[in-house]
Amino acid sequence: MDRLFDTHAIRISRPCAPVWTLTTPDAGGLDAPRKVVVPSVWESHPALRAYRGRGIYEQTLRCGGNVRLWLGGVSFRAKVFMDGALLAEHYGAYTGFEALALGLPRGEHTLRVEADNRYGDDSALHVPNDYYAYGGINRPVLVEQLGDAYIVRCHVRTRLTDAGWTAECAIRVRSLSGAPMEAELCVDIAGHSARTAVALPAGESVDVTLSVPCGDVRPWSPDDPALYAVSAVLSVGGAPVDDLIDRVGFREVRVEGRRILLNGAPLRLKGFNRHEEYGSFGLSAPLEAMMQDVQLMRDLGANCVRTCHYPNDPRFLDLCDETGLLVWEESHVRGFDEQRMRHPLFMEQLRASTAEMVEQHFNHPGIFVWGSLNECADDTEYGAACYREIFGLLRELDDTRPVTAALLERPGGRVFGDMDVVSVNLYPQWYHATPVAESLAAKLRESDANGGADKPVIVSEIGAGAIYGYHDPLGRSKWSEERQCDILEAQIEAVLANPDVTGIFLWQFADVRVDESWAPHRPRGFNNKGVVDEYRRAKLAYGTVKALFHKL
Ligand code: ADA
Repeated sequence: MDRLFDTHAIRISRPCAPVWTLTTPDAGGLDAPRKVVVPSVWESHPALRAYRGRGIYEQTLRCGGNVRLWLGGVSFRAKVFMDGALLAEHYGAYTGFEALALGLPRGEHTLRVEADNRYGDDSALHVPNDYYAYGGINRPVLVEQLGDAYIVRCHVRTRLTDAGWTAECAIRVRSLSGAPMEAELCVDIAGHSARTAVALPAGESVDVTLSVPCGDVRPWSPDDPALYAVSAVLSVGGAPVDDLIDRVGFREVRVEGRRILLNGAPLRLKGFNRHEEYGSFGLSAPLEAMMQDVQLMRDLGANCVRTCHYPNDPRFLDLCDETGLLVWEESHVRGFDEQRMRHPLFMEQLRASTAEMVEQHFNHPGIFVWGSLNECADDTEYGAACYREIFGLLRELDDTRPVTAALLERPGGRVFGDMDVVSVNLYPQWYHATPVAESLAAKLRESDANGGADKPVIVSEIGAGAIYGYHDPLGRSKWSEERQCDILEAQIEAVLANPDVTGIFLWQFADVRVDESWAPHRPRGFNNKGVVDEYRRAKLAYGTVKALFHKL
């Protein structure tokens, strides 16, 4: 399953069988085919712990007719073949894509997916970085049976009017037929429905909007995360031919002065930055591990999580929706200077990551803000223009959520005025000795003087490192668990004492593996600023943060 609920009652959709044959042609003597389960990353196999190359996944499928494969994530280049014919190509580990095989004869077919995690000139976003660029089919794969037309997506905007809540549904239907068709579309949500006729030109996609008055539904909130199924059904000649079921929560997010309002109530954010990674499973954490993260963050007193620095597995987002954890989701890029931003493919690949994120995750009620461009060159004219373009794209794709970007601590930012929420990453007491309150005040002054006055402010990263199990109760030296407690305590207290700040995301929830080129600054080859280590063993800071988050 790629979601945590049934997504179809009419379309036949099943998870691809989990065992595949993997060949690793660039692994020298380790290239013999081996059986692996999917989703996974090949680094979870001990022989391939540091493998950078191609991974050829194969399995036999019994299918026929119009087959739609959905690949939730392949890290980080992908080519999909059916019986040797190329069906689809995709770049970027963190968003899904479809591969269509039309008019297949019924019987056995060979499905082959080539993944590739080598850095190279054609990769602008996946570069050696402060997290690891894994390889493999890292999210679930679905095999679906389609007829002559199918529902591509149904985006739901929930709005509160004088008559109660309304669900505005933007539905895309695609014809796979060589002839025009007359169809009907019906949407059901919370016991209310609406329908419309759809004329489908041969082989084309059509966008339809339907407004469904839903009246007095239970709104979604962190304290009462009420979810409703939205079901869209496509019929031809009175017979249902396809459907799509998603989940929505009724809620509105608005920015008003320094405040972010959820259904009119101001948010006070206390949360974590979380990389999608777990111990030896790397990027492909099992569902149980995702749920454990949600439970640990709740136990720590957090009400929000930031999906640094890329879109997350929809199953994790589903868990957030269900448990009321608010989400800052961002498209994929971390820490690029202007030179990297001038890579000829940078904007094209970032636009794709951004558009696919919004397209695929639009309905998650937990997502309250979209982000992008973490710590890039917002201090140069060229860099600032990239920020503005991505903010524009986010707003064009979704007019219901504010946009933001986590900015670097150095002065000279030019985009405070361009975002709805000002977000700043600060590392006082860790990378430099300035007192926390002072470094925050300096950044706020800079933001206020440059277009950010009267906007909500989030401290999107702040934190300190500790190596699990390293203790130094007397000297409290850097990397000891004791020192991490001292610094986090000073940081959290100072940030949450500032009335202009709407929230804090600690850097970070769990330790993560980094690219080898970062290892000289990162003991163990890990970014060790987690309050738990990569296996979720609690450091001393777990207790410190828990006490503060519950108190403040
Ligand atoms: C930055 C960056 C993070 C991480 C962090 C750190 O703020 O956004 O990805 O690298 O610094 O640990 O230094």
